Amino acid sequence: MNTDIIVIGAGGHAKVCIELLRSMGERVAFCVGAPGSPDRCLDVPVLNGDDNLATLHQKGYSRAFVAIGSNGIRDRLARLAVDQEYGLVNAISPHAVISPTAELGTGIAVMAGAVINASALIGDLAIINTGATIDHDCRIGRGVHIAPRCALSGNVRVGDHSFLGAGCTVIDGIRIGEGVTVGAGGVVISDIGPKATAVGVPARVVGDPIK
Ligand code: JB2
Repeated sequence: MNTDIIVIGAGGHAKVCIELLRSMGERVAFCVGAPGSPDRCLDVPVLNGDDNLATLHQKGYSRAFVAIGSNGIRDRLARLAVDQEYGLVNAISPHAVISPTAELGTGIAVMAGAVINASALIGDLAIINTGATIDHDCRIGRGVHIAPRCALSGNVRVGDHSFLGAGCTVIDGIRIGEGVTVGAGGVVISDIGPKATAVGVPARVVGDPIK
């Protein structure tokens, strides 16, 4: 068995995650990108096409990290990797501050400067990006992306696959549904239903929620 990690994805997010994994003392053997990817991501060789996952598993690799910003693609590829019997690892910066009472899922990325406070729950495949703060008792769903410098007050819930753009602020107790997008800098002071896009200060839903 080879304990080196296979990173799925070979773009900007993969670069950040490779460095996170290395900061934890891990080694990254290969990236697996979509066909047509450049042949290296940082200094890591890139294999093109998801067929490579099966081949690498046969060669003894069994640990993977999905490093793709798109919530939908990240989740699809995580399911593919798990189906192929990979274990998903976490990529957590030593410069993040995480409460001992927080509960973390698998396949998550937590970047430098992030803070996750008491009793918060971070779902599988979530990204808590650079400098984002998640206060006590928040519930962050599967495959959510909380972008850099977001600030979530206590008891906020964010549904699966939602995206909070850079610098969003969410007041305490707010419920954000599944598949929601909040534009950068949005200030969320009321609940947002599923699949909505909300922007502005205060954040307001724009258009019809995607059916
Ligand atoms: O089906 C796929 C597939 N589709 C896209 N299979 C595999 N194995 N890989 C896939 N990809 C890979 O996603 C592409 O080959 C490419 O390497 C990567 C997308 O790279 P990009 O640089 O466009 O985005 P990213 O996901 O690395 O970063 C986004 O999200 C981050 C959180 C950007 O928005 C960043 O700015 C952001 N920081």
